[in-house]
Amino acid sequence: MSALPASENLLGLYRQMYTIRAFEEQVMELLSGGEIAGSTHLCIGQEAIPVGACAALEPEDAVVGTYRGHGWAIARGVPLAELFAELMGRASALCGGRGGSAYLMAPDYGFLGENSIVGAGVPMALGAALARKVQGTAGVGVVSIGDGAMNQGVVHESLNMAAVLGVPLVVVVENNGYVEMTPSAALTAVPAHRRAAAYGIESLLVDGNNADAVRDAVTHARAVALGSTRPFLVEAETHRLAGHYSGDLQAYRPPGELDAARQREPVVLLAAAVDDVAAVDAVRADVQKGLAVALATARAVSVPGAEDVRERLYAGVTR
Ligand SMILES: Cc1ncc(C[n+]2csc(CCOP(=O)(O)OP(=O)(O)O)c2C)c(N)n1
Ligand SMILES: [Mg+2]
Repeated sequence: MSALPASENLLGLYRQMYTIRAFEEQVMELLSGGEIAGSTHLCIGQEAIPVGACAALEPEDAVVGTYRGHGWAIARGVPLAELFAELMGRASALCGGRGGSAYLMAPDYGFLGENSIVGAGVPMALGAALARKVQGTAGVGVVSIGDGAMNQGVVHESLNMAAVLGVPLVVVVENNGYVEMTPSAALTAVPAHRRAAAYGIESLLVDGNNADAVRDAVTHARAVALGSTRPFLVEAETHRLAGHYSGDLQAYRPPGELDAARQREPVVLLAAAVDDVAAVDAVRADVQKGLAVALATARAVSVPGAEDVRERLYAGVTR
């Protein structure tokens, strides 16, 4: 737990959550204005999970996200200007514009990266955790996956392997109610936190719209993972307030569903918990100012030229 007084503590969490929200709202504008190409998966409505989880982590921990990973990158402290530049395909210091929204990585910030293969982050974080155990170095492997990813074979294989090998792996399942356009309940018979027992590991179910609760859960998970070198699973219940991807018209949603979910939306809930309108307004103004500076900085970053096309390639045939 943080030593800060409760209100200051919550205001710090609020700053990060509002930063993620404002960043992604700006990303939507950049998409419609053509400054970001391709489709993008937003975490609007799920901000409390990366913010709460990363508040429980240390710099030596290795985090792996999904294609819905902007929030995790921001919560790990990746600079907004670099993120904007990366998403805009510029020659950013992160991946030189090659990663974009769904494949960016920032290992200097303890963020091993995202990828679009559902469930694939689990063996990656397992590897990071196993490396720490074998090398006797500090830290845990942490992976964020969706509820749908729990039905992937590789997740089952990795959870079994992590339990058998006894590695400090923390799996955070973001149960956001949907697997692409299909309601989660139509695909999953047994929720993630109840499946943990089948691997002989502990788990917690937590309110994923409450950053403070997520922080407590992941603090506990990390301590158990480190103390017993056993994996731990945290299932965080939330709701995706945006489409599955940026072009998703969401015609599949039942009437009233979004309005109901917005009653429990995490950024507004946390502002209410802070209970200091002036302080919240000041944070929002400051975040918006920082965001504008970051975007201007990103726009000034050059676009990679054709002469760089062979750089940052890690696979291929050389003869
Ligand atoms: C191995 C694999 N199978 C299918 C897909 C297509 N796909 C992309 S996102 C997605 C849904 C994943 O849902 P969930 O794990 O709940 O994550 P969410 O998108 O809700 O964050 C699917 C099936 C994929 N990218 N990779
Ligand atoms: Mg989901």
